[in-house]
Amino acid sequence: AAERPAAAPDGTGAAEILRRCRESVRPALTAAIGRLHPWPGEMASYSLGWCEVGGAPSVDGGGKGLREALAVLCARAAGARERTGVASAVAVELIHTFTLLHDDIMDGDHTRRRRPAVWKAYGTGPAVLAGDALFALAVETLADAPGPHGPAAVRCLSAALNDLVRGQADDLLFATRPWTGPGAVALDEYRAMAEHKTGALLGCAAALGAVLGGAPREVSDALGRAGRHLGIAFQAVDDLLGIWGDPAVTGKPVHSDLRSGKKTFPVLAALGAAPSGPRGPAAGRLAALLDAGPSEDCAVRRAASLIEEAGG
Ligand code: GRG
Repeated sequence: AAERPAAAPDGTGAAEILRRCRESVRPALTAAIGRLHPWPGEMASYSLGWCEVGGAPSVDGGGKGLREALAVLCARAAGARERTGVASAVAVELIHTFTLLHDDIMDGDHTRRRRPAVWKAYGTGPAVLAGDALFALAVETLADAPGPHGPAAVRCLSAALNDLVRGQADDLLFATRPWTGPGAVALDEYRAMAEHKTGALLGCAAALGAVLGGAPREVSDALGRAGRHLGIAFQAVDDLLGIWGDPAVTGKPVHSDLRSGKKTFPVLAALGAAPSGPRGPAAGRLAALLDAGPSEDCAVRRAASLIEEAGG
């Protein structure tokens, strides 16, 4: 795989921009987490890569900070004050962390951000509670934000939360559906699921600063739409990485999403799952392999090469 480009020397590279946005949000995020009960607070810090189990300091890890950066940068673009962008970023990052905690429990995923998932490190009940605490804290952050637009921002966030639930429900239900034939998941259903599950929070991140800062409706709507589209693309790439990503980067074994039989974008594309889409010979062979047992090593290896052949 090609190496990632280094940050541009003038500080405009993506990694540098993400780092600076993260740095600008960190004090407010730390203060917010500090308001939690110490136990869920520790689990939140662990999830964010700030500490190891037991609260001991860790080498700073955590996620990429994409949603934080989107919130800060879009708020700035909408003419909002810096602190408005920061408050939006804190709320969105708290929600993102909450969804990851709960998602790992629902999916039974053992690792997150190259470390044991919170439920593996602390137990399922505590991880559910930490997620709930983060959810409540996000709402409080927006409700307490200075200025008259807190209620509109809370509404913007709750619309995104409803969409997240919708996307997650569809994704969970995909697991109960057949790989091929009547009832198989179509690509347009996948797209809608991704828009809700992943695009809703990215759209919210992009729009929230504009809403909280009182920008015109058409500005926040346009930012929200762009964020949702970004989310669909982001989910498709995440799905590709879930099969072919470098385990050192993803923290998951190679082909892991195939191994666990997830109906992700590359699999559905290779199966020709669009309602009237083509069903080439590679797709037929892939379907047979997947029906034969997606958890079998040899099937997984051959299925992966078939998806590549099929241009997935
Ligand atoms: C909102 C009430 C309510 C419930 C949530 C659990 C759930 C229902 C939804 C799942 C949402 C979810 C986890 C979607 C996946 C989005 C995704 C691709 C996350 C990974 O994002 P990255 O790669 O993560 O940006 P990092 O680790 O970099 O922060």
